[in-house]
Amino acid sequence: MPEPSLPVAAVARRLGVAPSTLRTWDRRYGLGPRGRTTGRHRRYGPEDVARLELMQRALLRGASPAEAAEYALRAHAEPDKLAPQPVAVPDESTLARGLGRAALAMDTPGVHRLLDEAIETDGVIACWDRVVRPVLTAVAGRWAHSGACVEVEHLLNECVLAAMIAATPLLGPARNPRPVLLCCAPEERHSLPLYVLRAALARREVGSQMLGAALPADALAAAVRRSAPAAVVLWAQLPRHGDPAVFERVSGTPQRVRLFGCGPGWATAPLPDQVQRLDALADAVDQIEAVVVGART
Ligand code: B12
Repeated sequence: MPEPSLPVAAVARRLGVAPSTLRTWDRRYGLGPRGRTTGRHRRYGPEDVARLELMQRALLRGASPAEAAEYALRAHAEPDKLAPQPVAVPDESTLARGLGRAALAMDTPGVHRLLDEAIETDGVIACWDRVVRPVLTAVAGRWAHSGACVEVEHLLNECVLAAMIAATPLLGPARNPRPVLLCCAPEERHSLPLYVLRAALARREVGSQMLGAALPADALAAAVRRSAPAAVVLWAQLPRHGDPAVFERVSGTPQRVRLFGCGPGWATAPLPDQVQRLDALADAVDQIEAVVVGART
């Protein structure tokens, strides 16, 4: 009985790549269907598909196409020899490359795996700065130029959000007696950086309360009255959401509260004197910790 075989379009769908990518891999790396002898249409047998899956797995781990192809060809020929160490240990930039590929392939488990690996290896701050941010920016760039990849951006957001929440330890007693309140400016929906900040603070046992996206100013003022926070951090991504007047709503409480404006949305209008701007995650974590607990020794 002849082996079952698949046309290029079906294999492309299965792997989440374009048919033209498969043709390129065939031409450049010899990863095409080996059994085809007659006819115009290529058909991939199970062995051919298995080699391509090895190639894709290596790509998702951050290997370059040439490295991944070499691995796929060798691992397929000598499975025992190569099984324990499939690809070179990825450095930061290859992790970012792998994340970009996994996101573009809409490979949710792959995205989660890479995010967890990056957090475990380098911590929350480095994962965000060196792995996630470059990929988010690249994906958003595609959207800005062609209107494409919105679904990829959303998938990546959700995975990053989940990874950051999972990386946020639940604190018993925090080191700071009064919490840090984290909130987006009214109408601002870009909340992701605040989840990263919360995870990084919690990993230093600094407790915070997350109010998330687009909280109306009245609700923010009520939260400040009820929680008596030591610090309030407001994120504005878009300049149209960065109205400094919102800070007036949270100052003038009986207890002294430190105010921080984070995100590019605050760059256009001058902030009130009592508000400190923070521009980078690592610095923000240090400064907030110093204010609510005391400087690290
Ligand atoms: C994720 C995302 C979304 C998600 C947000 C989900 C969420 N829960 O956060 C969703 C899908 C909701 C969204 C919606 C929109 N988005 Co949007 N989005 C993004 C994206 C890809 C990442 C945002 C982000 O997290 N930025 C933080 C990091 C990744 O950005 P960065 O520049 O590297 O960070 C710098 C600083 O902010 C700082 N920093 C980074 N992290 C931290 C952390 C701390 C604590 C500190 C202090 C500093 C700091 O360091 C960096 C160097 O300066 C950006 C593209 C981008 N690169 O920013 C677009 C982007 C911000 N979005 C954009 C737009 C236009 C929109 C929408 C208007 C689209 C629409 N038509 O609906 C809406 C607006 C919604 C709203 N009302 O707010 C534009 C804004 C253009 C502009 N300047 O006006 C961008 C830039 C995309 C683009 N290239 O055009 N978006």
